[in-house]
Amino acid sequence: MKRYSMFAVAREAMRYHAGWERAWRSPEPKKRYKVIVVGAGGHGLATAYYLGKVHGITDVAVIEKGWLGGGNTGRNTTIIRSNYLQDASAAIFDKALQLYEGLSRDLNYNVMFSPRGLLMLAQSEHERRGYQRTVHANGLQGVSTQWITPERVKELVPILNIDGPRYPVLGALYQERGGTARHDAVAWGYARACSNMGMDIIQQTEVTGIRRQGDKVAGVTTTRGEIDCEQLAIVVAGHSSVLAEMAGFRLPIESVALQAWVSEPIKPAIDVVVMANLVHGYLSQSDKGELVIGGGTDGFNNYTQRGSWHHVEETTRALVETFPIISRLKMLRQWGGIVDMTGDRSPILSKTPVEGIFVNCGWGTGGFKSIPGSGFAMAELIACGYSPLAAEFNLNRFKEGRFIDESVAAGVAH
Ligand code: FAD
Ligand code: PYC
Repeated sequence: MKRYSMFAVAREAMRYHAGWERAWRSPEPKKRYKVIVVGAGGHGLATAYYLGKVHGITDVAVIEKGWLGGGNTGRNTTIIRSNYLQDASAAIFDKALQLYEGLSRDLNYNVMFSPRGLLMLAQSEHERRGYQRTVHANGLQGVSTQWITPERVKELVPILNIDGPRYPVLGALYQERGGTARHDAVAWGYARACSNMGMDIIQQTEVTGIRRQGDKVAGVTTTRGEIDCEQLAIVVAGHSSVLAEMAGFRLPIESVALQAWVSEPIKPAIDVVVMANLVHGYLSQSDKGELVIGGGTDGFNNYTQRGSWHHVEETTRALVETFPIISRLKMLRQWGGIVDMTGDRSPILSKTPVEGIFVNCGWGTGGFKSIPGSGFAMAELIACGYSPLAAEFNLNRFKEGRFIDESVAAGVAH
């Protein structure tokens, strides 16, 4: 595979871009692989990538029922931060942020990582105390965050009304290293790197069954036939329970729709990311100029990939007091994804009751930011049988009551 570089861009500009090669191959599936990863979202592709890069395991297939990155990875609002409360979460989310900081260079693919800064507004006394507590916890964890005053918030976000009668801004939890990245580029960059290592990315192929020999995995049944494997990683977000059922065990996952929408494009108005969790809304501006807006999850389980219409109105209305300019904007389009929620709003990276089967799920409303860290930890778990970053997120925690409660830090997930 030819490396992307300034010279390559210049060369192709001179010949009508006719010389670019395909970013990844689309091979026929083989009969057998050492590792099969189900799901070519960010987490599945990152798992495959670090299996190859860190552990030298390249006899890997990533099987995707649609197109790669077409699940939640291509549907999220791209917020990246590591300001979580619990130590285990801070460790994996900050590992992800550190990897994001060098990801474009590592993958030789521009993922447009933009560490523009992230604010979580405190709009009640209780929230103020909660976020100050998080700043102190982050200090102990070595994660850089700070508490900032309402005046500093106003300096950073001039379009923000800090004196709202219902929701005055009392300050904010600020992470300067937080920001955004181009979500499909993250999937495409990992896919290209995996393909380059000789791994097979098999799109438009649904896993319809999981075959076992006793307590051990034997392979999968797909819409293109049976494929054997020694190890199987289930990394399918909102469809995790469906795949677990195929393998013969249950997961504590609920699937719900989460949606987002964008306004018409406007001139640059806000160059940080703002989350207003009290009113359940958040906002940033895309490179195209659209305001990217989202709110909470649907209040009932479903697989619709749409989201309930009333959320658009409720969230936009709630944000208007804090961001008055929204009232004069037209909303352009809306979309949804199916998120995989656990009771403690923390992920599952774990072995399962079936030998050779691993699950990576439960990232819920907040798993875009964790893709590199999650892939790194999951690859280590598969290759070595243990990963320090994944250890606390095993399935046994639900039996033993060792919950890693992040329902507040998850922002939109409560
Ligand atoms: P996915 O990207 O969904 O990939 C799973 C893949 O598995 C899919 O491509 C699917 O087609 C495939 N699959 C399923 N079943 C099968 C099968 N039987 N056979 C083969 N393939 C199968 N997180 C953040 O950190 N920041 C945000 O700002 C943010 N905003 C969000 C906004 C919205 C509207 C949504 C929906 C989510 C948001 N998230 C955010 C959450 C984030 O998008 C997800 O946690 C993350 O993308 C999950 O990635 P994944 O790789 O696990 O899943
Ligand atoms: O986890 O930061 C997050 C998030 C923002 C919007 C959706 N999820």
